[in-house]
Amino acid sequence: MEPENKQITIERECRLMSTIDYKETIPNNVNLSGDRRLQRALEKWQPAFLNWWDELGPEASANHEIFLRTAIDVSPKGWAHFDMVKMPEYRWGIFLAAEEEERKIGFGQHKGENAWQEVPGEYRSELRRLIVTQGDTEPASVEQQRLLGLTCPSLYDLRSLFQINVEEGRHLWAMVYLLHAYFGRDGREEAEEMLMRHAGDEDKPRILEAFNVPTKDWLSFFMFTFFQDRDGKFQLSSLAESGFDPLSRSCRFMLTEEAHHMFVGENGLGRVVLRSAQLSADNDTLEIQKYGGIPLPMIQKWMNFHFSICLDLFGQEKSTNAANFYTMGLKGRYMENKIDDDHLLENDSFLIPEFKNGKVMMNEVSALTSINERLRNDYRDDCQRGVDRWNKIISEAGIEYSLTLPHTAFNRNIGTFRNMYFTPEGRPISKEKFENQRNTWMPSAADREFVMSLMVPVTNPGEMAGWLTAPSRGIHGKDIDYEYVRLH
Ligand code: BYC
Repeated sequence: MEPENKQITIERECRLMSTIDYKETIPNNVNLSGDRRLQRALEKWQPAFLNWWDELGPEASANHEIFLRTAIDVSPKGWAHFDMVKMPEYRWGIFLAAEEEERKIGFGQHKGENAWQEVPGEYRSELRRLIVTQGDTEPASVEQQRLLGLTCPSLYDLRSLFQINVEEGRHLWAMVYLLHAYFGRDGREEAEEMLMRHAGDEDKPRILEAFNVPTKDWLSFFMFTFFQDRDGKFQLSSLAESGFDPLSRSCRFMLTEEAHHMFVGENGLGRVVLRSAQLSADNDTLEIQKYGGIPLPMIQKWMNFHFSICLDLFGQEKSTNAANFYTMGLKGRYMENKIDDDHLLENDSFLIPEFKNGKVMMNEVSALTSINERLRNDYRDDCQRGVDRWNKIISEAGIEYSLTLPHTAFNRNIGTFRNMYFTPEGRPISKEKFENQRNTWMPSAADREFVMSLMVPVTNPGEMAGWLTAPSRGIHGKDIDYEYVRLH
């Protein structure tokens, strides 16, 4: 479709469905044109964002036409428009979920008060810090994944990667809007900094550690989208509970996009696991490298690494920051309003793991200071559901092997278990033993080299790399052999 016609189609669909204005330079549903100063400031940030995308976004991708979905509505049903789009022409914009009338704060010392439409002065720095930390992860993930497009296992997968990348870009826009609209000059400075820090940069790294690790191969990409994007789900859900309504509304809409990212991870890993299990069954061995598959024990190593670095993303087990965020009404718990308690937590307790008398034991502490740990537990349970599904795939293929999430103490860099050494089962060991065994538990250089050797681009419509199976269905009603990306 010609760009002009495409624009008309989007505009027509928008008129029918929503309040997002696509005629604006920055599409939005926040009446940006009603605030000229803000509009000008964001229009100044826009070219910096596009430059960043050009430099550190998906490599050599500017001319590809990609079957992308674009948000055109913020209601849960029918919010997306699908079309062939070049990524630099993607309409990044500012979309907040619809305002809930008379929304009340659901927890902390302001419980029951009206949600704030402006930033409460006394919580300004805490709120800014949360928004900056959240915002920083979005461009980080794009930077981490920038070379993956060169080695896609299929056009279907390439399209998923690019879809995720453009949406992470939009999630950055969501946080940058909040900074510009509600935090004045320091908000604008923070927005600039978002494009200055870079994943893995020694001098100016991204804020959270897991966002500085390169994602070089597609097994890592699927792990990332399963484990790391799932941290996004839990953090965004907690921020969606916020008493600061614009943050809550931003996160609620981001979550609808995030769901697809986790689907890519879960489904992608399911396809890798299925191929590995099939090859193991056909050849009666787990050693399937020579048949072009990734051995299940190698997948386990990738899992040990990704899960453990993602556990760190939840912060310390005991955190006064987290307790303050909760009491102030800035960041709640996962599904706060479904939890049956007083939502103040001043007299409640929670069990957290601690290392005592040579072993990991559960210790009862204040529920307020253990908010991070509670979220980490919710996250772990959610991850386990995916692992159970992959184990079902393995057992249905007749293979006796199961994947397991490593113990919470394994390979940790934040919190109680930092600078301590444990096996994946949670047995304490010396640093020396850990280092000796590291390569049997997590990807070794040779493992990474082997997986990289499988990363040969497959770009004919419908064809798949040999190390994973085809997905069971295509995207938005299209067949699997649809040309999801027209490479140019
Ligand atoms: N790395 O009191 P604590 C996503 C620091 S992913 C480095 O436990 P707190 C996405 C911490 O800053 C979701 N440093 O911290 C996924 C603190 O420093 P100070 C992202 C860390 O504040 C895929 C100190 O250690 N969103 O959306 O309770 C693709 C003490 O720690 C780390 C959010 O994270 C770390 N991992 O908890 C794209 C939500 N952890 O005060 C996108 C917003 C802790 O000593 N962030 N530290 O200088 C938060 O809610 C909190 O900042 C955290 C940390 C939960 C991350």
